[in-house]
Amino acid sequence: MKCRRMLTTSLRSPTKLHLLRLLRRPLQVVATDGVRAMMESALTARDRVGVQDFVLLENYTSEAAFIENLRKRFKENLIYTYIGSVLVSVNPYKDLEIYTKNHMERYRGVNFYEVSPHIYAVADNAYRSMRTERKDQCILISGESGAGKTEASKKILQYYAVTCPASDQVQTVKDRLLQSNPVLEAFGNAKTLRNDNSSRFGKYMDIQFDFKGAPVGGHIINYLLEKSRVVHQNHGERNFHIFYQLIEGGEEDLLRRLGLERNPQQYQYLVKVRPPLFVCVCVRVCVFSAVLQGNCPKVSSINDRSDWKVVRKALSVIGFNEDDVEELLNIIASVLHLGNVQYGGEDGTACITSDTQIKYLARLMSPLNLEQASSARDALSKAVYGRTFTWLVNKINTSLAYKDDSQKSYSVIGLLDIYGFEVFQNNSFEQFCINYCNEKLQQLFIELTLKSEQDEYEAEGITWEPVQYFNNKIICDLVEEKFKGIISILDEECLRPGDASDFTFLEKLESTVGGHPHFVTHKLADPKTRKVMGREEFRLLHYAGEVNYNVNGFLDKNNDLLFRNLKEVMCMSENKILTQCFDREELSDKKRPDTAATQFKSSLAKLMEILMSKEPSYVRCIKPNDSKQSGRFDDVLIRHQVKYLGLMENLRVRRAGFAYRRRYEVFLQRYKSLCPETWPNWQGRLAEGVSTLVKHMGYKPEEYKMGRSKIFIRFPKTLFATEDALETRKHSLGETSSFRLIYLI
Ligand code: AOV
Ligand code: MG
Repeated sequence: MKCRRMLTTSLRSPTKLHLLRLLRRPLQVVATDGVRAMMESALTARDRVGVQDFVLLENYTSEAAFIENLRKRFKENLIYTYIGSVLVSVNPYKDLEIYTKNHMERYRGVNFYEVSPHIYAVADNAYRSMRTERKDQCILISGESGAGKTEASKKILQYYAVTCPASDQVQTVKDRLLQSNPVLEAFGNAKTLRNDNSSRFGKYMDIQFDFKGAPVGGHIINYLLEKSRVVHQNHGERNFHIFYQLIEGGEEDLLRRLGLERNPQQYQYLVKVRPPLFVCVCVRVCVFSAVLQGNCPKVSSINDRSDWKVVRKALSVIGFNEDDVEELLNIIASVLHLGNVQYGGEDGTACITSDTQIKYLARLMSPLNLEQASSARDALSKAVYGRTFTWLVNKINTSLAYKDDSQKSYSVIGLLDIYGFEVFQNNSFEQFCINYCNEKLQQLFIELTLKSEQDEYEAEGITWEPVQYFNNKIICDLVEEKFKGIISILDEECLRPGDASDFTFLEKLESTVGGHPHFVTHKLADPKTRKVMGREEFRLLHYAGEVNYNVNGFLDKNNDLLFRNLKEVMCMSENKILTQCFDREELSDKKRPDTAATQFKSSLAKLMEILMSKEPSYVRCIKPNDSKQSGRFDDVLIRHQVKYLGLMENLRVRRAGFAYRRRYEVFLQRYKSLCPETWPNWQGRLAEGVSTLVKHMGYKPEEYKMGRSKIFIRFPKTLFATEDALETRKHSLGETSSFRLIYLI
């Protein structure tokens, strides 16, 4: 009676109704103070930590409620929350004790929704779908720069490495898969203003599993490395980690052989301020820009010396012998020396003023003819570094290749970790490509989630209520459309002989896409926008925000040309890696290679095809603040991300009238103890079992719908009531310790 009175006063119907009905039934709970305390604490806990799945929010259309739920959870270090099967993750900027082996075990093979949201749950779910449905999977991780994508992808890889079955041979593959990360990060990541370990290349990694579910191989595809960073970084940023690691960590002997000093200040490409440069941007505007290099060799969150050790070890795990390593480091050192080559000359012709560098270069690479201007030097550095990076990826791929020819068939889980959307004070060709890539991924997300929801409703025979989504296809088209997209126009200017320049490109953009709703230039802008735009910029209204791109350097970067004689010299190199990077055949090839942007566009189109052929899972990463601090939840920043990631729409689509859906067998398994007819086992058809159960629980017809294989529940409170009933029952039987309310944690 005591319990019944408590319920009457503290719970609203229909919760109350369901529980009261339940109490009248044979399986009724014993009313005790313990039960009451438990019920009350459950309610306050829900209040405190929010719901673990946004579909369970009463007020699911309210952005404020969404953010509030995120905030509550963030405060409790609960960084993961679902929207249905989509995982939303907020970067905690501190190490949480949630990635231990015990945690991994907890997620292994259990039902996705029975445990608290976690990146491991997503990993496990994809793995099980791959195993049971024999369908290739992919996990798409998105979010802006610094939101936690790379960390998430590493956690997934670690999960598979620890939980999947292994033999000796598999152990080697696991080790190599794991060790490929520090190597690629050393050569492909760098400190930016947004992220101390920012990925400067896109990465798609296939993990291949044999029929036993053991990881037996892998393959990596890399996308457009930001190689301009080799020769120039913005103030407060760094070059790629490997340069600092080598200088800080490299053994004395090694550095001597490479002719390097243990001082980053010595290297133009790392820290020094270059002489001021006048850049004439158009007839009337002349911009004086002192080209400040990064000037930021030490970063508090990075220990270059210990990272060096990790990378050296990783290289050997991947199968690099001492000679390979030496050749690789010769190249890295050469790039640093190359950067220190200075030009002089009084009559405007360039001549080299620093011959010690040339001596080293000749010894390390080959006899070089360096009578070129500094841009050619930089082009060479970029080409050498960029191609070495691709070579490195290929080398890793060889080491990860599936060796066993007897069983060719394997299943795949693909992991996509790209560079996130980014906006800086000055944005160039690289940001244009990176942000375009993010547009494409967002587009895929929209199409696939909408489609899969629609398909599910159709398959289940439930009427679908369409939801309006902001579709960013219009921006993708603006960038990539044939003939009239920005990339086409850029290519046209790159190929046009005569007076083509970055500024004729800008003019052509104005005349071709000037009327596009997502495109503005200084000339076309309203007075307010004009104030925040330079004359040499165009602005794109991306799904994730507005970005001004400075056209300076667009043509050069897109052409990505290297003087033929430099290529020839590289082909003559005695460095084995360089000879593989610079193929002689390339010299006789008369056809002009595709431009950088066009190559990128085609590689993204291929990527979309790969992803479309697989069953996707999504991780949506959110950055809580711009100062990389733990515990700081910046409302404005987060609201912005929630908006542009389309999370509210995602939630509306997911709810589309129903808060909750589960397969009949899963639902019955969980709740069967609440009804005498379904307990301990239901013998008949699953749908009938569920029907019997929910009728017994007092569900009204408008509260749920029966699909072909799933039950759809309209309101969260119906589910809460059922969960509460279950919790009450378990508690009364003394089983609470092994059980958890699903909306908690
Ligand atoms: P990103 O991959 O999304 O940015 P990262 O994964 O590199 O971002 O995360 C940035 C930093 O945030 C990491 O170096 C960690 O310090 C911290 N961090 C992220 N996730 C976690 C986590 N789960 N637990 C603890 N710390 C975390 V970019 O590559 O810049 O787009 O281009
Ligand atoms: Mg990253």
